[in-house]
Amino acid sequence: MTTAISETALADAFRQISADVDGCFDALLAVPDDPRAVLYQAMRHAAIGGGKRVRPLLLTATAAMFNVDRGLSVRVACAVEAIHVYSLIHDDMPCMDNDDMRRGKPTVHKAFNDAVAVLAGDSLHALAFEILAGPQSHPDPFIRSELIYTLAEASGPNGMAGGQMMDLEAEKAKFDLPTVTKLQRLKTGALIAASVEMGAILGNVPVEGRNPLRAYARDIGLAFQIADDIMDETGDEAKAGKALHKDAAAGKETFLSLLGLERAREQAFFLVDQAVGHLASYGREADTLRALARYIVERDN
Ligand code: GRG
Repeated sequence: MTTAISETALADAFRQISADVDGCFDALLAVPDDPRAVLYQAMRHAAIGGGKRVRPLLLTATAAMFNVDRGLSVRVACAVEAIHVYSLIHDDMPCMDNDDMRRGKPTVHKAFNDAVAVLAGDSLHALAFEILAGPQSHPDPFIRSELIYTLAEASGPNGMAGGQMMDLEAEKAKFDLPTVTKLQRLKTGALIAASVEMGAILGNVPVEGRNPLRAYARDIGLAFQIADDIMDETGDEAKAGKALHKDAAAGKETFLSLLGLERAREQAFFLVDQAVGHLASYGREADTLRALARYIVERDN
């Protein structure tokens, strides 16, 4: 089975999940009438009204394959997005990537200040686990505990933060292809993999039954990063909503610098075909995941 939903249906799915995630953050981040107001405003600035919402769509589309209630999966997807948004806020700060624009808006430290940006990132990090720990995310405490474990592992030193550390080191050392692959599997791939895994956890898929989904997530995670490297080199800043051409300026080795544009493109498309191949045992219920795999390498932002 190699079908996928149409481009229009995928665009509708993105619109729907974006509205759902915005609604969820809007409810969770009501601005209090006290001196914490600025913190909530900064969290809302970063979390609401922007971003592609790829991770929430991956999570809810995976959960939908196993007939999970959408209210539950959207809430859990917000936890993953909260971690993603926190990482973007901190990554944009002067001590890391020092960026002025994100998602077509000023970055949080530019719109507010560095201290507020640190606290907004920290608070979104904590909010993610507060969401998952609450019974509204799932009535079964064992499922909630597995969700928390999965997201914590994907966010910390064995996941995104570890990948970010390697990325900082990449400015000093010339990394080879296996090292760049490991860096990207951690920095970008871990949270993408967690999104799919958490959809499967919500769907009560036993660990031994998750291998095809894990293999799919691993391949699209790498393809996503190769596409990001290509966009950094050849993309349009207005469409991307952020500064580009930063990798070469920082002297970092990337998939693009190591493979060249043509081979990097071929590798991204090969990974997408392989990812779709891993879904062969599923029927139409996996069509959104198939379409998402194609979107990940064809997107322009
Ligand atoms: C600060 C602990 C810490 C980690 C930062 C995710 C990250 C690690 C840094 C962001 C910078 C970057 C280019 C990371 C690669 C992953 C990536 C392409 C992030 C952007 O994700 P998209 O394209 O962004 O899904 P939107 O805005 O659409 O959600």
